[in-house]
Parts: sequence; C-alpha cells; structure tokens
Amino acid sequence: MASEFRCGYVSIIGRPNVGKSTFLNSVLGQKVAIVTERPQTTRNRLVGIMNRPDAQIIFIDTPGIHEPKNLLGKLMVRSAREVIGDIDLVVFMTDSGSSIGADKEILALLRDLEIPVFLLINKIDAMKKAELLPIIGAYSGIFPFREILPVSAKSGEGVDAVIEKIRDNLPEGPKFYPEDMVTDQMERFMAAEIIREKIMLKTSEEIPHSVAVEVLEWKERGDGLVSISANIYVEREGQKGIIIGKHGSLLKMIGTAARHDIEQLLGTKVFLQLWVKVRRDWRDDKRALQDLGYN
Ligand SMILES: Nc1nc2c(ncn2[C@@H]2O[C@H](COP(=O)(O)OP(=O)(O)OP(=O)(O)O)[C@@H](O)[C@H]2O)c(=O)[nH]1
Ligand SMILES: [Mg+2]
Repeated sequence: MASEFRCGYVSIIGRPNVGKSTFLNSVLGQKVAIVTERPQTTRNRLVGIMNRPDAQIIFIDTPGIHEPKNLLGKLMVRSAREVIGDIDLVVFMTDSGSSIGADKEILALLRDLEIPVFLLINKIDAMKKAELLPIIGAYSGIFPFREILPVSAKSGEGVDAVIEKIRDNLPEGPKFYPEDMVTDQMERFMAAEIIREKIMLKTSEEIPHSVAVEVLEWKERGDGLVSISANIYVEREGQKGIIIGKHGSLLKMIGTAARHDIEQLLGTKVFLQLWVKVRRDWRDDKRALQDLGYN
C-alpha cells in the first residue's frame, strides 16, 4: 500500500564542530553549507530541502550552541535557539561522550518540546566500536530521545537510516517548497560564504573568526561571465596584512579557491575581485553586524 506523503521541518542542533553542516550537505548530496575543521563556522540559519517521492524534509542547519564571547556569538546562539519553536523534529548531534555536560545544557532547552528528538552520534568513522556503547548508554540516561543513531556524516554511513526514521516521524501533508529548490539561500550569500570558508581554511588563530565577507557587486556580463566583487572585513590592521600575504599571495590563493567553487555553484565562469578592509571590532559592533547580515 502506498503511504501518505509527509512533509516537515527538522532542525539540526548541537555544539560547534560536531558535524551539523557536513550532515546537511551529505543528506542533500550538494554543498549548501560551508564546513571547516574550526568550531563556530556556521553563523546563520540555513535551509536545505530534501525531496523524495514520499516526502519533503526541510532541514535547518544552525550555528553551534556555545558560551558566546562577543555580540556575534550571542546572535549566533540566539538564532540557533529561536529555531526550536516551529519545527516538527529535532536532530540533536554530538560527536563523542566527552562533552556530555555541555550537551546536557543544550538539551535542557528541548525538555518541554512535544516533538521527537533524535540523537545522532556523529563521526563513528573516527571511533572504535567499543567507544560507542558507553556513549549511547550515557546519553539515553539524560534525555528521552525518540531514536539514538550512530552516523558518519563524512562517509555517509548510517545517513540513509536516519532519513528513513525522520521521514516516518514527520506529519502527513503536502510539500511546502517547489521540488527543484534545494536551499532558500541567495547565490550572493552563498558566494560570500564560500569566500569566508576559504579564508577560514587558510588562516589561523583568531583570524578565521574575525572575518566577514560582503558581496558588493554582481554583474552578469554578455559573454556568459559573472563578475563579482566582495569586501573581506577584518577587525584590525595587522589582520589585513596577514590575509593579503606577501605580495598578495594569500589573497590570491583565497580568490582562486573561492572562484573555483563559485563557478561550480553557478555553472558559469566567474571573475572575482576581493578587497580587504578593516572594520574595527565589528563582532561587537551592533551596526556593523546588521550591515553584514547578522541579526
Ligand atoms: N571524521 C569525521 N569528521 C567529520 C564528520 N562529520 C564532520 N566532520 C568534520 O568535523 C569538522 C566540523 O564539521 P562541520 O560540519 O563544520 O561542523 P558543524 O557542527 O556544522 O560546526 P559549526 O558550524 O561550527 O557549529 C569538519 O572538519 C568536518 O570535516 C564525520 O562523520 N567524521
Ligand atoms: Mg556548521
């Protein structure tokens, strides 16, 4: 018997760096969220839509919940917490038992929800089998999870099983989004994120987190080329020099890597111009945060 069509919102919640965005990309089979090895990579909520013959699952990737040290961090955590309201299911992600204390605090936010909460134990590819059981035991004692599922967002192991379980727990109903829509993000925003990802991957210490990117110009030229220019904001003069690099070498590497990914995203040739600007302490500046789309 054919089952009913199901549709619903699923938010992915957890500490920074557990693999939420990797999971979203893996589910969609397409990169909609940037991923780095650093905590606090995602700064905005992102929608990723999965279409199946029997369901539409609308995932919301969120910034990792952490103890914020600046206004940007506060806004990030707020945007992750706000998403908890209007959804049908929560995927709570963790990556090992070592941070159960921090996870407990986040789970407290989910206590009174009357929707299913799944625990995904991610990164099992980097775990020994014997490690898994105690983690499952510890977590099942602290929250009434509907399901506890081990996965590897990176290798894809276990991901299909998660999708089946999610689908079965969503309400019946028609799709909300057109079938060809994978994300609600604008191409401009995605291009800015790709540039930010390349900077995060190629810099260290405080720089990856001190950077914001704003697309200034986006022109489709007659010859099929898209011309894009963007500002890279840093917090201090010294950081500007580091990002530019000797004779502009680092900025050039960042630009080449970003252009490659933006070309893949758009399916056209891209001409990319990057400028580095200082916007002093923008992460604690309300006005600057607003200008940069963090609100
Ligand atoms: N070994 C392994 N690494 C993973 C897996 N999933 C994610 N990672 C790595 O974990 C790091 C963080 O991944 P993200 O997807 O950016 O994590 P996130 O939870 O979205 O992080 P924030 O956006 O900072 O909250 C990256 O280096 C990923 O490659 C996995 O299944 N196995
Ligand atoms: Mg993320």
